[in-house]
Amino acid sequence: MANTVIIGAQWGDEGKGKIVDMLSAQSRVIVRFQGGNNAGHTIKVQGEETILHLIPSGILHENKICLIGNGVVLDPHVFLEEVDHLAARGIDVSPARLGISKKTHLIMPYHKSLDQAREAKRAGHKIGTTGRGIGPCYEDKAARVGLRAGDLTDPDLVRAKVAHALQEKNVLLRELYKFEPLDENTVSEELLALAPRLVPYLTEVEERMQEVQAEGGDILFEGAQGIHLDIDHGTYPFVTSSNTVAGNASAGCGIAPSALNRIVGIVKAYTTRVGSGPFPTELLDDTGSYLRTQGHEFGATTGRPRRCGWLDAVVLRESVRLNGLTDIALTKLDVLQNLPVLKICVAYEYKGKRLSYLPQEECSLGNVTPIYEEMPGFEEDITQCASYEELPATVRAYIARIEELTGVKVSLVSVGADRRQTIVR
Ligand code: 2SA
Ligand code: GDP
Ligand code: MG
Repeated sequence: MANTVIIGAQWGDEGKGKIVDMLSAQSRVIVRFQGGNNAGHTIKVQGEETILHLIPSGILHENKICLIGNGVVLDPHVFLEEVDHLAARGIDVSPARLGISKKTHLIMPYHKSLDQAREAKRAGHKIGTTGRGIGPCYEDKAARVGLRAGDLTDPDLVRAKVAHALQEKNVLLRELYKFEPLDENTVSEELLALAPRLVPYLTEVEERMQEVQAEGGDILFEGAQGIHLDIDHGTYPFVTSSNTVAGNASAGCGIAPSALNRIVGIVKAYTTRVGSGPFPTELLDDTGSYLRTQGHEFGATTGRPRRCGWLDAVVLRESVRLNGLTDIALTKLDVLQNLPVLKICVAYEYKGKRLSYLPQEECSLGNVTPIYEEMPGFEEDITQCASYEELPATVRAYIARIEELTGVKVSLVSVGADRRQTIVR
């Protein structure tokens, strides 16, 4: 039995939620290790869609333990809303099976205000954040002034930390951004009012995982966003504020790196990106619109239309290198139906040279020209294919080419949003 890390190998929204849900059946614990409610992970079971932002995507499976690690930034209101929403559907979200690390940082109202104020001020240079306060919360964590979930048991500490934070944030909000300052008492008391509901969820995530490890493991680590949104390795500054690479599954929940046995990269059969930043294979034409419509490519958190383009093998090779992918789960192949030609970017032209890797200077990715290989498309409906052999030869050739270009086996193929529309090879 192995512990498995799931990461998005592109710019997010590859279908991680669907694959985590599916693999949860064979796991004992599912843990989120980074990001916050900027994530939108969609699961579809027998036609019913669930979008999760904070709670791990294993929650729909009875009896599985779901944990939120120290590397996550947690908005208490969003967490409780999600709990209530799931509970109303009869799903067990009791602290017996859902836990939050005491070290998890809390997203505060001033984080959201600052996120939105900064984006507004950036005018033509927006990052395109989700506005959920993610970046400012991680800033406070690094600045060592953040509130952590464990603080909720100490009201005086909460009040002192909020007062300290607002001394600085209110000056920024009022003077620099012309935003409403926040009242210290209101912020503290609103948070403390949630404490009775949140405190029962506090747990020692490291110890819980250690116990499972001692019994043979089977932990599923659920990554959020995508590798090319990583704060260090992504297309900086158009990135999120956490490390999205598989290695952070260790630091983000407190387990040894040697416990990460299998690393599955989720790859969408084409590419999408939400927000600003370079995207070499972006299609601003009818094919891009076709992919957006067929693939329902709209943000699962903000509803924003996603930018769409061809598959980029250079981007994928970088993901293989950074994460040591042992497997690829290829999703949304069905969306490519009826395109006469499928293109895969195999290299870039950059400053007159052919590059088979990503250039590293800031924003240089915006100046590359993709070099494409073309493959025949397919007209067959593949959404009911239950085995690899049932897939048309053209589709199998596309998969085989991805394996050649990345050097990684495609061990899962997803041909529809529903849990059952998955082929295991
Ligand atoms: P942030 O809010 O600080 O993390 O934004 C920084 C960048 O990270 C991108 N980002 C995402 N990209 C893809 N999907 C995400 N989740 C949602 C989804 C997005 C949505 O599932 O569709 O609904 O808009 C996600 N979260 C953050 C973001 O676009 C910025 O480029
Ligand atoms: P995540 O953030 O990586 O979990 O992905 P999102 O949930 O944001 O976006 C993926 C979208 O694609 C969701 O609407 C899924 O229901 C859907 N989806 C996942 N796999 C497939 C698939 O194989 N085919 C189709 N058509 N849709 C899929
Ligand atoms: Mg998403």
